[in-house]
Amino acid sequence: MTMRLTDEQLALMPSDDDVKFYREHGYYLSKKIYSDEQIESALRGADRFYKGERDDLVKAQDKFIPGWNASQGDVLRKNDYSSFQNRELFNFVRNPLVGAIAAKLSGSPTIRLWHDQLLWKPIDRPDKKANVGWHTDRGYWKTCTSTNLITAWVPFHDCDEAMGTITMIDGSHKWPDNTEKLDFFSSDLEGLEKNFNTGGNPIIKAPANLKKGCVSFHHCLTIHGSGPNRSDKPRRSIAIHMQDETNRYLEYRRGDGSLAMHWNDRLCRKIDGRPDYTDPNVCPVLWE
Ligand SMILES: O=C(O)CCC(=O)C(=O)O
Repeated sequence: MTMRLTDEQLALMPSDDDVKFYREHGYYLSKKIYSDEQIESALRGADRFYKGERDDLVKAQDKFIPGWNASQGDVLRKNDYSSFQNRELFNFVRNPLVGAIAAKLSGSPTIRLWHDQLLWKPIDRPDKKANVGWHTDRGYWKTCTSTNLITAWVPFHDCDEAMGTITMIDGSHKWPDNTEKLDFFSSDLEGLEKNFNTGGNPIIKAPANLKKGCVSFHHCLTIHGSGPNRSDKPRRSIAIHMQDETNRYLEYRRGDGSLAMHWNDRLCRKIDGRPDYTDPNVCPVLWE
């Protein structure tokens, strides 16, 4: 199947210089690729999702997907696979233009969904930090053969440093291994920074200041995280994690001998007993 973009969409693609920038720095900030209507629709969908409404859209092997629920209160909300259970987010995530941009940046002819992650960062409270700790996505994706996965992070409004926007460590995708000692769930950004394996490179922080509809893309080895939301509104966004063409399941054992597991290992169909990361139901092609 060959997918095509309209002339209007083609004008929103990264230039060759943008691709060069992504490969050198490990991130890229797009033009306005989501319309205001698309963002409004995602917000409506997310509101319904948080109220507990569910649409039965994707029939996966295992229906139980853990994530934030109201009993956890006003903390950082993270809900993986929200688009499996919400029509508006389903349409928002399965966006061929996002896939086409990911394909051009990563140099992959095909892009498949890995999974989505709906996020809500509450207004900062000194007693309850809601930072996203420095981490690499690859640190959570040990069962992948590829080190060329890519993420699109889409805020549902203008988003800047005051709101605790996503922040990249410039060029860190080229540093020595940073997949072990970092932690999405730690609010201690300063403490985690001490664990960076810089290989002698300077630590340069690049906050993604984005207008509504613009998207931040990052490489799966790029260290990223985000600080406190000092605005008067929650910071709302969704991450669209994507696989390049080559990615397949890898049986990976940690230092202690335990088998690494990703939720996709439960959701995807099995071939010869191994999770199939090309399962079109769970990991549909976004761009080809
Ligand atoms: O929401 C954030 O600040 C970070 C999100 C993230 O880790 C990601 O998109 O991979």
